[in-house]
Amino acid sequence: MTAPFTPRRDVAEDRLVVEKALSALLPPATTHPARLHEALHYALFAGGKRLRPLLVLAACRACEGEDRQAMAAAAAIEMIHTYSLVHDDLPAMDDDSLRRGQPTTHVVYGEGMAILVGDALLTRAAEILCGSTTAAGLDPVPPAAAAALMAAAGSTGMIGGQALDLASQGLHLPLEQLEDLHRRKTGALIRASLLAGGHCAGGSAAQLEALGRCGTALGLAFQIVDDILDVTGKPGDLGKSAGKDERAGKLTFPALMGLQASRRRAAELAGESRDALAPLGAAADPMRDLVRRATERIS
Ligand code: GRG
Repeated sequence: MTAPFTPRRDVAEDRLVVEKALSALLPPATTHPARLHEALHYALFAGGKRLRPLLVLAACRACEGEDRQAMAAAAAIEMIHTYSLVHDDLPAMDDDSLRRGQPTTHVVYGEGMAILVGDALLTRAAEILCGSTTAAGLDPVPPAAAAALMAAAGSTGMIGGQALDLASQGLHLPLEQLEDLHRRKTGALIRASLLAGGHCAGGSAAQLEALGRCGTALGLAFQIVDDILDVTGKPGDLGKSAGKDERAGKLTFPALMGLQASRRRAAELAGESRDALAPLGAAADPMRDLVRRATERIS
């Protein structure tokens, strides 16, 4: 019999299972009020790499847990992530018209509806984290996993990072402040994906410590790669506007330290995140694969 922690599916199959869980956990698009639910489906099923749910599943496997234990947490974090993208694209924030290769939610449904779509995704994620999973046939989320996700999404994590980002427009921040901003805005949710997966599996303190260290390094590496891709990526691959940071006068890692040094820093952090997984042995192989994909990506 296959050990429960060996990778049983490839990433494409994992994505399909995540999509299924998301469908089961979201009211159908025809639910009253139908325009809102249609817009929710538009935002959530527009594509996307599904990196955060894949990290939750890989972290659960790294602690020798079963996918079913982590599936609801995986879906909840994708809802939180998608809400952040919908709100980030609004004119009052980054004012973007393309996301995941499609017109942004506010472009299609209007600004008011896009705000409500973000609110509804966050609220549905909270419901799921509070235990509303049985109708979808999924295991409930352990309180420690729910707490890790909500804390990372809040005012000292992702929202705090976004507030720092808004406040820093046009300013030249020192490197440590830029890193702090992105450890919150992008890194907190990525780190929390790993911790939540570990909690779902009932991981030990040592396993959670290893996952936390991996997630901290991976979160920042992911953002640096995102900044690099904004300079070097092709719009067709990215599914969003390229060169936007420079046009908006945003301070990015390439703008602050140059492309080469940014690439070196991303590689160094990728190495740190892989090294952190050493105590988890072969059970962390799916996580190692995701670290590689997240830091060597083109989209
Ligand atoms: C508005 C509350 C609020 C928060 C916004 C995370 C965030 C804070 C904004 C996203 C802006 C952004 C483009 C950040 C760069 C890193 C990042 C999170 C990219 C998008 O994540 P991917 O590449 O997207 O995983 P997909 O579409 O693949 O899910």
